[in-house]
Amino acid sequence: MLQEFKRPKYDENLSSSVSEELVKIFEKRRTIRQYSNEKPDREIILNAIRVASLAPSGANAQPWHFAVIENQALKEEIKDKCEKEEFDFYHKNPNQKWIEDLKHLHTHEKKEFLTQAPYLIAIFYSHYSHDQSGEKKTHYYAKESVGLAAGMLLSSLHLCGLNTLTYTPKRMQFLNDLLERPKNERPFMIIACGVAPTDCEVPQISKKTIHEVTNYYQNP
Ligand code: IYR
Repeated sequence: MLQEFKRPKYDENLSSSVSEELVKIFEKRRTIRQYSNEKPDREIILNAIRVASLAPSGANAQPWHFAVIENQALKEEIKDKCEKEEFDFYHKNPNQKWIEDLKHLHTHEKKEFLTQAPYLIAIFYSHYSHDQSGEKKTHYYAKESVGLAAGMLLSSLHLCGLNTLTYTPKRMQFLNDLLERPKNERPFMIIACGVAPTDCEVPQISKKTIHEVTNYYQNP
């Protein structure tokens, strides 16, 4: 069934100033690996997830699930398991080039942020589900879809003044058991979220310019 789209008013001047403002706001976004004990209201987190879950998805299957972890004991368990994974990654990795490529980020196997951050958001995605009648439903483009939702989640949290870290240990299937998620769901990413300490340090990095990332094809 189709329904009328209530088109929002398009105002060129407003759009231009919003777009410029957004560039300035997002130029300030950084991946944060240290967290203060300031704990943002959980409603902010839940509203950011509401925004994320409005992302487009293949056949509108919405193949995502967000597990919000505030429980300290669960965070400790996640940290323990992740640090074991990371020990192997950093110290037994046959791909030394990868370790070399990460040097400028000053990352290591210790993952203090997993217990420091007031919230961990584990994002899961699924390639299929079952509807009420038990019929199997395929989720097309599940990974692309959850990637879009994760981007919208990061953007929402940033716009709310919160800091985040996208974390993807190589193996994180243990999250299914720990968070009691069904086997059709796969862990996609852990997002640590909170407020950086006042003396927080970040690696010196640069982003590619608009010219480096864009090709523009104008009418003659
Ligand atoms: N998962 C490891 C290694 C790591 C990998 C990439 I690609 C990064 O951009 C950063 C880190 C870790 O989190 O330390």
